Amino acid sequence: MQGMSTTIVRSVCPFDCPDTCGMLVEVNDGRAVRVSGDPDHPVTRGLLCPKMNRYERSVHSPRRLTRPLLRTGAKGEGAFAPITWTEAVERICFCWRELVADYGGECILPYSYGGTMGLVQRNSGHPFFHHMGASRLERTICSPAKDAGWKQVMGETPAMDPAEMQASDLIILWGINAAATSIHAMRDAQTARHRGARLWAVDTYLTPTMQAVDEAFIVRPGGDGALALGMLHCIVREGLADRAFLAANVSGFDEFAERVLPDCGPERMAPLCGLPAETIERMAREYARARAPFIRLGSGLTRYANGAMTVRTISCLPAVTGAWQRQGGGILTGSSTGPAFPMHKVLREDFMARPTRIVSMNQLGAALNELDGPPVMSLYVYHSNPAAVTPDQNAVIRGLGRNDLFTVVHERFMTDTARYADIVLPATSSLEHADLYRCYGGYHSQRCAAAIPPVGESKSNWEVFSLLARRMGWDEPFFRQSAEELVEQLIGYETPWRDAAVTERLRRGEPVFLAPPTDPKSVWQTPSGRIEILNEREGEPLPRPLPTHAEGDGFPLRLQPSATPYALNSSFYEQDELRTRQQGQALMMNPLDAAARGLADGEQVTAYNGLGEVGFTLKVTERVPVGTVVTEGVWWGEFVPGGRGVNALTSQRLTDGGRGSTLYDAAVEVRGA
Ligand SMILES: Nc1nc2c(c(=O)[nH]1)N[C@H]1C(S)=C(S)[C@@H](COP(=O)(O)OP(=O)(O)OC[C@H]3O[C@@H](n4cnc5c(=O)[nH]c(N)nc54)[C@H](O)[C@@H]3O)O[C@H]1N2
Ligand SMILES: Nc1nc2c(c(=O)[nH]1)N[C@H]1C(S)=C(S)[C@@H](COP(=O)(O)OP(=O)(O)OC[C@H]3O[C@@H](n4cnc5c(=O)[nH]c(N)nc54)[C@H](O)[C@@H]3O)O[C@H]1N2
Ligand SMILES: [Mo]
Repeated sequence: MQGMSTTIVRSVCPFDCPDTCGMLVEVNDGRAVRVSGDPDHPVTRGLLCPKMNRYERSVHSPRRLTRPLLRTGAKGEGAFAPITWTEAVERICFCWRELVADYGGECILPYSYGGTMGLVQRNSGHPFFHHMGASRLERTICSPAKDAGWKQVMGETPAMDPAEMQASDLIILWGINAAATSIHAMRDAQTARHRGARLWAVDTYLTPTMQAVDEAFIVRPGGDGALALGMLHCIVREGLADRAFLAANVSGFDEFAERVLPDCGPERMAPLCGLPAETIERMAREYARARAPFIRLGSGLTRYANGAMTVRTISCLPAVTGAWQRQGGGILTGSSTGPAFPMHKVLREDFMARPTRIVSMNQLGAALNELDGPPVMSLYVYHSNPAAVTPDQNAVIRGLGRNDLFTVVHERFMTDTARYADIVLPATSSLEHADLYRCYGGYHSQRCAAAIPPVGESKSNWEVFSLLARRMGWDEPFFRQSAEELVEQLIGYETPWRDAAVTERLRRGEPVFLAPPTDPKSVWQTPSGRIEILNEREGEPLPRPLPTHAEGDGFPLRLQPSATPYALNSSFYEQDELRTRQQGQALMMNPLDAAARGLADGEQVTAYNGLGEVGFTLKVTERVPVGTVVTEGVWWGEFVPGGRGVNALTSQRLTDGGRGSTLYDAAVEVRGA
């Protein structure tokens, strides 16, 4: 039987991870039966993470939503009845027309983020909501402070090639849990190490990454800026700055050395960063004396009141030592390959009749409960789970519970957010739709077609917006295109980032490398054309120590809500095996902190602060230092006692640059349950 033969289809991992893996999908009778890493993909090289190795279990999970649903019970209760797509689309458009007539378009708020990173599906809602005149969402939950801090020093300079790591003699994984969150960077770091490079990691507790390096440095949460300042002080004091490189490439070094560094001696910085002065001095010396030190900067240290300043300060290290000049030396924060494709063709800002109001996704709780101006009367959520991932979960859930809020959620699963919907729409998984992907931890890119037909009646993001636009009566031909046609437009448009041969390979579905048009390690794309340690366009012209929010909160334990290898933000909780491997919503605590509170390993405890209370199983372990508690994963309410995840303890406060979330800048106290 022809339908029973197995075919192998190339696909791409759609998730929000810097690795953007190439995958092979075995398809039998319209079902994905096995997923593996593409051995011919130049970065993946056959290696997939524990989550995607069993992707078929998510795609064909019995928990998949397969039909549109209409709420029949109270908000949040999870009682729904199936309806047809026609009825669902009619109800949504009817409701929106009435709301727009009564309150204006800005009473509608879209909410989306990282369920899929494909350039078409991810951005499908932009043209629709621009046309509608809806409020705009500021998509800043992840790490915009990292970009802001980098830009303050380096401007638009593109990222260095991650492959240069192999030429480095000292690799620093700084605020990145690569063993969990970017496993190919971890593999490459280990390869370099076997060739003789030393490997350091800097984190707030002993993560799997910290346990697999030559030297692990545990810092105070939010203390890395102070560490970098202490190192810079020592580098300058000991004559290890590269004066010739500074003179030719950098502006503002003298001002920095005169006005800031004298007050940043290692003794002063030690209590701020949590490392002894001798360690700061030794790190400074070894960093400056390394031939080509490579810093891979993660997102962990950016989610603080001082996140942008921290990144800005660390970005000064390779400038002061001149590490940029040598192959393998420099710093990689993240790559921005945006200009490689004409994104304006998908985003369609020109559909906006006038610039509409912007709402921070980090402050959804405030937007739903207490926004100035027209109230938010309708929320449309797609490829995001704000009831779980957004800070200040209690405020978000209070808002979602409003009876006068019309909420539509387009999802693959009955998430915490979908439970609060008036209408739930079933979404395709990435194996069921076409898209084009580009990576944010390097320069590769790949397109893929659907590997299997949609599961149940599910539809892709693009298809749903196309349907809604037609039902709204808009006649722009734009909304009548297919996702493939949009992919083709992105690929077909020439940019200096790829030549005709690369474009042709991209068109055929092969993984390719995009290349920045200028050398990222000698052409500084700042207004002055130099690396700008002094930047007078900023409120803070020079790097200096800044405090965190949590320091002033009055709770004794710093809370780190970190990533787990067995989930991706709130995704993958549908897979029973992965959930089991996480061993429940756990809180790690140092034995001394546990003893001081009379708490024992395995006990149920409650962590609390001014925002909420969350139940955890206590894990007493020396992997976390005194004064810090750690929890990994962003759990669905249905699997945890009390129904609240860690974000009931995180706040809506923003970072110093980029208006990012400050998810790691939190403090709590813990008591027995
Ligand atoms: N398995 C898995 N992979 C993922 C994700 C996931 O949830 N699970 N999430 C994906 C997403 S959306 C992203 S943005 C990336 C993020 O990946 P990473 O860049 O690795 O960022 P995080 O995991 O948020 O934090 C990295 C580390 O920073 C540490 N940290 C926290 N505060 C500080 C600090 O003040 N200083 C220092 N030095 N370290 C600190 C945390 O303990 C954590 O171990 O990973 C992606 N990949
Ligand atoms: N406490 C804590 N909170 C965090 C983090 C943390 O580490 N700790 N990480 C933060 C970070 S870095 C980020 S980036 C955010 C991420 O927050 P989100 O972007 O909300 O990411 P996910 O939790 O993965 O939820 C994505 C949802 O999209 C759905 N989905 C997948 N594909 C599609 C599709 O094609 N169409 C539609 N309509 N739906 C789809 C999935 O089923 C899933 O429920 O969370 C942040 N929140
Ligand atoms: Mo993220």
